[in-house]
Amino acid sequence: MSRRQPHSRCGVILVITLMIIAALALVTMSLQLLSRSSLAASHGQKNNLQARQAAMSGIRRAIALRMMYPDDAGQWLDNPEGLADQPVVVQDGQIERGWYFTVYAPGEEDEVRYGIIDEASKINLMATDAETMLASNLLSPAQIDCLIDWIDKDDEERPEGAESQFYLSRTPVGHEAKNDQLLTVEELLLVAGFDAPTLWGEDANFNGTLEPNENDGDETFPPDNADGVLQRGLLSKFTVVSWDRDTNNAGKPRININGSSQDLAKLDDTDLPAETIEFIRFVRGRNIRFSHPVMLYDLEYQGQSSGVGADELPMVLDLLSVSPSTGKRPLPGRININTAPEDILAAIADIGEELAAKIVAARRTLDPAQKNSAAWLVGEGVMTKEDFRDLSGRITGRSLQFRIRSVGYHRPSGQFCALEAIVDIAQGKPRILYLRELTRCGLPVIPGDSATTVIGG
Ligand SMILES: [Ca+2]
Ligand SMILES: [Ca+2]
Ligand SMILES: [Ca+2]
Ligand SMILES: [Ca+2]
Repeated sequence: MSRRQPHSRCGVILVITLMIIAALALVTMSLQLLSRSSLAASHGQKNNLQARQAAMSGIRRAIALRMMYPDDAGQWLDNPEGLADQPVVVQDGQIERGWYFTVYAPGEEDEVRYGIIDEASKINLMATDAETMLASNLLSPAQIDCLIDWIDKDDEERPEGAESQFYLSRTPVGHEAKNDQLLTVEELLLVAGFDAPTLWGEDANFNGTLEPNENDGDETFPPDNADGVLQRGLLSKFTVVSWDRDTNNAGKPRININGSSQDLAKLDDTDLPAETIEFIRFVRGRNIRFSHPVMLYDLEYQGQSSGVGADELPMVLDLLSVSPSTGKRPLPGRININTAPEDILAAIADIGEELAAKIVAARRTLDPAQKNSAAWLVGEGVMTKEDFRDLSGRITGRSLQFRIRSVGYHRPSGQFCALEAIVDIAQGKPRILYLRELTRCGLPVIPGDSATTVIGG
């Protein structure tokens, strides 16, 4: 017994040692597995982060082009050289290998445009009355009633509207009517009479072109009517963020030409022709007031000429006003006649279909510098100065709020991230009002060296 005991003790020790080794091996293995999977996860996270950063580079580039070239819309409205398939540059000026961005928007005719989306090219739902909305033919009377009830403070339903009692009875979760302004157009999804297909339309990836999944009915996302035509949603027609400031392009209050001699003295500090300054003083000296600065165009009074022709009119409209201005009054919802599509222009009261078509045809022939003012409407003979004066409260020649969509991607892996930002530059410094990810909406077409490449599928 005494000789067998050490053997059995040895055996027990051996078994225990083997068990410890096995346990240690298991621990090591699981640790290795753990660190491998966390390595893979962190690699994936790093790529996601890089794709997001690449997309942000596009948003920053678009904002920078808008700020650097305010008078050259070609730089930021459709600029494939500056905004399509651009390598990402990191802080020290080095190129981030393999990473690119494209800033994209739906073009006017089934094509991608490489630039920003101007929110002043849309109808501002928060600055528009029911009559104007009805005239636009873009919303039904029921949708308009529901929208107005959603915003107004009372609990009385309009003829086809809905108030809190309707929303509270909704299942599974009821809610009250907002009784306040919309902060985003997407909030329409909470309002009776609006749904995702009406709001988003068929262009799921927002590139303005019809992809197979956008024309296969309900087979794949999004739902569509498979008619070979890309139906665009209300999102492309409406905004809630557009406003113009009551200042000139340099951000200074405009000079009131109906004001005091002190006001008129400020004219000497401008680049207006001496003849024009002289003329304004001459007319005001006879106690005559101007109804709008545009009336100076091609004007003669008692043998004197204003000296304002097509070349001078943009400056006149930029610098002058006919009422006192502190420069602080926000002017919401003015529509930019340089960028608004024909159906939006036609929806503006007193423009209508015929004039809208004329405006769109005329602006195709303009050079980019002209497209930062509305003055060409008169200078190019599209409308009379009297018509311009009557419309002036509803139109503008510049835009200060934008929607920017940008996709950052890696070649050849196909990793990508799409972002959308709403940017407001009305107060000088650009502010991103909101930022959201669009990656799950699908990839927009990316032009590369190797012809047109669609990555990620
Ligand atoms: Ca109401
Ligand atoms: Ca599309
Ligand atoms: Ca579909
Ligand atoms: Ca369709």
